Amino acid sequence: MDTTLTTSQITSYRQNGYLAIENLLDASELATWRQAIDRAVDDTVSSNDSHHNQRDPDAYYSRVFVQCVNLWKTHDAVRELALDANLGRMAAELAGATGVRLYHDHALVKAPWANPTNFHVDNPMDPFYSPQSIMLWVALDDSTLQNGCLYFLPGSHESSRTDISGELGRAGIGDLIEDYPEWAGIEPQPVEVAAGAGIFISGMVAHAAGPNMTLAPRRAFALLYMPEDATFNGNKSALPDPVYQRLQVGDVIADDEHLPLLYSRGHE
Ligand SMILES: O=C(O)CCC(=O)C(=O)O
Ligand SMILES: [Fe+2]
Repeated sequence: MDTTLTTSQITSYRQNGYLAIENLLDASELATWRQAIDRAVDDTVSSNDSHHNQRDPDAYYSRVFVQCVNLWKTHDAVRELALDANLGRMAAELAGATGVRLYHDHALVKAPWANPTNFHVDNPMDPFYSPQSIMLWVALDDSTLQNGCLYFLPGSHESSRTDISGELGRAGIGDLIEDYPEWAGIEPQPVEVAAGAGIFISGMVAHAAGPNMTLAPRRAFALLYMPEDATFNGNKSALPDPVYQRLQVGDVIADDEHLPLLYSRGHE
C-alpha cells in the first residue's frame, strides 16, 4: 500500500471535498480485504437482522444497501485493516487534523437492483461537528455508473452546514438541494473507480450513489475517522453505548477501547 500523499492530492481534496486514489490496495491486499470483509459481513448478516433499517423494512431506504457497522470489533482480520495507522495518517493529513480516531467502520453492499443513495452530507448526523471529519471509502468491486458509483457536488463542503440534517432516508435523490438552493448549479461528478481504489470523503461534502443496475453486488468498506480533538455534540449516532453514556456535550470524545487513536502527530 502506497500511503504517501502529494501536495497536489491534498490541494485537490481541500478544493473538491473528496479525493480518489486508484490502486490504494494492490492485488494481494485487495484479495485480503475482500476475504476479511466478505466473511465478516456474512457472519453478521446471518447471525442477526441488524444490518437492515429497522424503522420500516419495506421502505425505500432499506433497499439502498446492506450495512454492517464495527466489523473491526468482531473480526480480527478486519481489525487489522481498519486500525491501520498509515491510513489514519493519510486521513489526518488530508483533513488537516493533528490526529484521528477510528469513529467506526461500515461495510456498504449495494445488492443487485439496490436503490440509489440520496444526496446527503455525513457530518451533521455525527456525534461531533467538524470540517475535519473524513471517511475513507474503499472499493472492493469496480464501482461504475452501472452498479452504483459515488457522485459528488465538488466544493459543496465549503458551504454545507451542520444545522441542516444530512438525513439519508428522505424520499428523493436531490431533496438536499431544497435546503441548499445555491448548489442547484453544481454538476454532480460521478467517480468511477476500479476495485482497490480508495476515496477520501469530507464529512461536509454532498455525495450520493447511483442504483445498482447489475446482477453483482457493489461492495465497499468505509472507515470513518474523527479528529482527535472532536467534542461531543449530543448526537448518539454510531457511538457505542458505554461511550455515549459517559459523555457530556462539549467533552472531547476520547475512548481508546471503542474509538482507537490511530494516528497523532504528537506521538510520532
Ligand atoms: O456507498 C454508498 O453508496 C454511499 C456511502 C455513504 O454515503 C456513506 O457511507 O456515508
Ligand atoms: Fe455518506
